[in-house]
Amino acid sequence: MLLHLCPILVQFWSSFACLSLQGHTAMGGWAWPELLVLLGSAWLWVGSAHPTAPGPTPHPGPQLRFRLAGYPRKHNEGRVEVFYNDEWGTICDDDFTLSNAHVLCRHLGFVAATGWAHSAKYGKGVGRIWLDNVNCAGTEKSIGDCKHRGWGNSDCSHEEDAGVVCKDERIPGFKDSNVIESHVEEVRLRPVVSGGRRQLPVTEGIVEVRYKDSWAQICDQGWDSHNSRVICGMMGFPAEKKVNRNFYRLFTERQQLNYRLHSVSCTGTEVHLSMCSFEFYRGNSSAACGAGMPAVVSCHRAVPFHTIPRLSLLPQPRIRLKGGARVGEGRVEVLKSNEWGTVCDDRWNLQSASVVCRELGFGSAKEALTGARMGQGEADGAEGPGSISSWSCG
Ligand SMILES: [Ca+2]
Ligand SMILES: [Ca+2]
Repeated sequence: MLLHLCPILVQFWSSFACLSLQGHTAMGGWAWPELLVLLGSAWLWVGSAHPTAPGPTPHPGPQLRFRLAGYPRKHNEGRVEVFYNDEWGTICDDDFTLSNAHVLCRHLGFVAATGWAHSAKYGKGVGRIWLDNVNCAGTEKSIGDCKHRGWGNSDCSHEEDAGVVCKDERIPGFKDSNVIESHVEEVRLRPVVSGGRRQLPVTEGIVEVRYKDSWAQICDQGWDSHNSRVICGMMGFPAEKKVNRNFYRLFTERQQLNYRLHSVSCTGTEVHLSMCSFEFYRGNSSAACGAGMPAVVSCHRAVPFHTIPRLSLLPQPRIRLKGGARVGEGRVEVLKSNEWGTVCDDRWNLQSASVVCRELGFGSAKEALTGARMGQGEADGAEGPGSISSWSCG
């Protein structure tokens, strides 16, 4: 679960229109208690979808906010998350169209969409699936105005979370009140072992996340090996190992620290720290790590012998990557009955790819490629193009 405690910057509209019943019918059948709550609440309109100043009758509606999430992605693409009824949720890919993506990209401050993605391409969200079977004409001002099954009514799982790819051009004057300062994207291991000839690649160090123009630490209270495993995977290493925490405690006691995250909890299968659950320090609370210290991680550069599955120790490898341009990239092939075969990419995702990446001595997977981008396998069989698992390992 990914917790975002983002600063809520709310744009108040100085003027607002009376609620029209017709408007709310279009929002998908509101119950009277909800209407009363809405009427009683301040009219906040956040993350304006309107490129221009509000007219005399701004669109009535609940507090909706939007953000792009997931990994890996560029800033103008991602899983769409919508904040409705005080909860962040996702949108199901059923019947999704480019017109839907246009409306969502405008909510996010981009002029239009160039594409969209299905099947949780940017990773699975958590919590509610707010919208399903969304069907926009493309000109709607709010996604709530498009046809859909009703807020919170879906027959989907998070494996069907929709994503959008927006044109990298901002709506002029768009105030990005949806900037999620709380996203963790860049992570590094800062080595502290002294010595002129520092070992490369860095396999051990203080875990730091980029925050504004510098780097900040993570409070390690509650930190466990699952978290370390995810960090190692991100750094391109297959496994984690124990660190001498006392050494680092002595070292970090003499350092000025700026904690940014705490309560990190990964299951170990995530391909990026941003997919784990964690919390942010709010305000200026950089010294608030209690009895903890900065999280330190140490990684194995190769798969540790005792963890290698016995099958992999056979003289012949059982799994390989073929057809990739670089080491660690390619179509997945598995050996069975003396024959190499491919793996169907149904439900293939970064988590599945990571399992094999680690088995091959890499870190977690960087990109799960679908659509037989690495070429079709020879033993393809009946599945046809687009059905072969390919990926790139970190
Ligand atoms: Ca679906
Ligand atoms: Ca559906």
